[in-house]
Amino acid sequence: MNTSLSQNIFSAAQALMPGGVSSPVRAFKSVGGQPIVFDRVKGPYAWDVDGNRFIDYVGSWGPAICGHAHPEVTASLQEALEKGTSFGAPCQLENKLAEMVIDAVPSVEMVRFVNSGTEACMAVLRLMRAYTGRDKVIKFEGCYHGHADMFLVKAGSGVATLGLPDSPGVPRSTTANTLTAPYNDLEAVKELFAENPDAISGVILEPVVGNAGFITPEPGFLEGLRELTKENGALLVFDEVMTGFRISYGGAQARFGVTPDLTTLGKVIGGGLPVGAYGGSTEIMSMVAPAGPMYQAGTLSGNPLAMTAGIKTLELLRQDGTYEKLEATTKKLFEGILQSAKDSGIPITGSSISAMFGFYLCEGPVRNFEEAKATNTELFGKLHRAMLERGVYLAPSAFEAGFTSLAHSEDDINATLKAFQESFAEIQK
Ligand code: HOZ
Repeated sequence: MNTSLSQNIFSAAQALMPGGVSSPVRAFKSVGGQPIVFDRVKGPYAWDVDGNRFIDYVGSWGPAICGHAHPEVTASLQEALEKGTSFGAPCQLENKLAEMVIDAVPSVEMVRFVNSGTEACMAVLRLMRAYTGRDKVIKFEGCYHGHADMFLVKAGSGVATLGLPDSPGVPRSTTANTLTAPYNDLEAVKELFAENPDAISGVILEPVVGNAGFITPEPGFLEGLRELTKENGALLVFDEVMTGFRISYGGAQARFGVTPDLTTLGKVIGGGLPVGAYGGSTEIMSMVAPAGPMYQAGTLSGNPLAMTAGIKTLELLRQDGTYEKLEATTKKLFEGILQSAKDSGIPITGSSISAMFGFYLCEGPVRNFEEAKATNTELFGKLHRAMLERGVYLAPSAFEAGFTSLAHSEDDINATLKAFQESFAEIQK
């Protein structure tokens, strides 16, 4: 595979941007080699600047659930573009997307649009504290809620990928209010509540973890958190930036039947444009300015292009059979991956739900981040390179979930599984 143009561009980028990138994980640091520089994307594919084509299981880290640049999404964007790129004033498109989100997501009666998942989580944290009058928050090891100060404690995603200690620049006084527990461990949460009476504003989590690989909630875990938060006068917050409209149309909360007090969203609801959102009951959301005193604002929030792409994406997703198709595609892919690793004698464990999957190159089970760390990251790096050589683009980290889309055809899955079979055979030597 010739990647000379990618290499030249990435080398030049080193002097222009820290690490040559705009976001850390994409720099390939944990898998070795140089990143592929993308030129264009369409459906399930990405093409690099050297003209190589890849079947893509990153999907821009989640938004591309209908496939990249879906023709209906791009057509509505072209139409919207004629009316301008940013209003900084109310627009009807916000009402439409808000109605769609409220209809779909059980916990959301009112929503505020922002520009990224990080921004949504940052704002929800302030809202948790404003509503309860308490400063502390419980998060789980390996869960990632963006890069706001209070969340950079035992975080997943790039922090886990690069094995970084908690970030310099984050004041100790800030993180003193962040309490952590292992995911899937209700007893640990119970203890934190007992040790900090009337001080914890709430519990925030990825209801299915996608930033520490892919970890699913054990039966009773989400239900248990719902009870514990209620008992302790604290809020339950689901960060559904990854899982929203992906684990099901109503997110993980609809799929698992547990309704949090607040929810954050991003990725899919922007159809590939920068977006985020947070929402909950009318009572809690009425705290947000200008309805209430909790301040939060944004010049580009509710951007008409982002709203347009989000609306069209949700319209495509709510068609009959969509999630059945996503589930079947992902299941076939995931089971094939497990089988080919086993055929090569490589230990593997993992899971898939709807349009998300993940695997660890170790014996299972993986129920929390500590157990996830048993994965063989060196072997994963080799696998990543072998798959790339065969035209398959996996997340360049052993600690990021994989994403499928409606555009991945049976042929794409078969070609991917052939690549896995060959790659596992190659790397076990
Ligand atoms: N935080 C995202 C992954 N969970 C984005 C990573 C990237 O774009 O580098």
